Amino acid sequence: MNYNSKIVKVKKDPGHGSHIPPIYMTSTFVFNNVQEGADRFAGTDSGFMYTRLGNPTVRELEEKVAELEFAEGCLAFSSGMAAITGCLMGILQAGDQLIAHTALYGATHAFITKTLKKFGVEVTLVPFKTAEELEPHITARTKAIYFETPSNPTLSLVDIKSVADLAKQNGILTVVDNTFLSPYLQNPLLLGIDIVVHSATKYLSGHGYLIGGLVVANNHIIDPMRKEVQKNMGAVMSPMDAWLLYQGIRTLHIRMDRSQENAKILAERLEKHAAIKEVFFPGLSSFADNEIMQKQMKGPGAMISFVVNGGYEAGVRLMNNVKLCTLAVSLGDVGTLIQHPASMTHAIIPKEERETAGIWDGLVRFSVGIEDVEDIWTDLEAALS
Ligand code: LCS
Repeated sequence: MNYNSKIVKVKKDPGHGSHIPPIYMTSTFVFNNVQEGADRFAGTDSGFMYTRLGNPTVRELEEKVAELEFAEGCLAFSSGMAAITGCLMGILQAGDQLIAHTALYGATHAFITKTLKKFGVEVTLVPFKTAEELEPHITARTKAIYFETPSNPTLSLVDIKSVADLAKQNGILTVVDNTFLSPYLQNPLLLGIDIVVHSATKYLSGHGYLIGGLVVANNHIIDPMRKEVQKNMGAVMSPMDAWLLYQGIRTLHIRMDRSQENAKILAERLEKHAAIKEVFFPGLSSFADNEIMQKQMKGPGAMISFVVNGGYEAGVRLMNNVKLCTLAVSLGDVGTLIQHPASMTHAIIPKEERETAGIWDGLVRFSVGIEDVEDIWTDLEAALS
């Protein structure tokens, strides 16, 4: 079956034949007798017990995402951060070394550099693009490598396959945050990565109506994580959110195609605009990592970052004057969102570290939506002038 058809397909409802799968909005499940309950807890009967331990609506969503990421399994969490923290708590222990990229979403950076360190994990932050830059930092205690590609908000890229190959040779687990592209535009598992994480709040849901997260991997990783992390830490996705997310995913390809087309047009026009100093968009031939993009991404995505001439003050004036675009954090919505990383999404990162990662005070981040591109451009141009 074609990938786009897999995105849209719904599973047949075994109950009443409803076209759209029902929502199992229940905290617990009834056992016919004590033996059945005992068998389910023992794992010899695969029936459901209690929604923190598994729920049919959530399971259906997990199966769909696993299919779209070419993985055997998936775990749904209550937020992207719950997925990321659960995943890292699941694979690391005190004494391990984690190598993470310097360019990360603010809360991920804070969790890795503060919380994980508190639990005795040694953290090494490295600004790598390829395995070569990473290799000197690998030690006998390196357990995992973590990165975003494209990164939030600089859109810098990492050569996924080169890092996956190096990690495999050294028995190290690799984790990629694939939020900025969604499974429609990039599939890290097919390039040798062990685990993919997503903030499902973004492109996968697409409509800005929920907070959710996903960990996607093969069963030797997913099964223990389901039994330990998801069940005992308990940050599970609610059945209602899983249902909304499932419905959001069914239009992923057409939303991504449209916002990506808009982004290509806008990035080119921004690059030529007299008021703009610099544009970061993987689809531009001037983009530093354009070559890596050609190797591993099916398209450049729909996130653009740029610096306005006049730096911070000029960026603030722009953001305060947009009318169609919305001044708000988050991304991947059908509507265009604009925000200021240094004071918002990445404010938690100390200024010096932020600037090392390329997150200057003048940087503006733009999540392009599916509106008419000329309307977005008219809005931007008016605010820029
Ligand atoms: N990973 C990436 C790449 C993100 O951009 C975010 C959130 C997360 C993980 C965490 O996901 P959440 O818990 O929010 O579902 N990024 C945000 C942003 O750039 N603006 O607001 C939130």
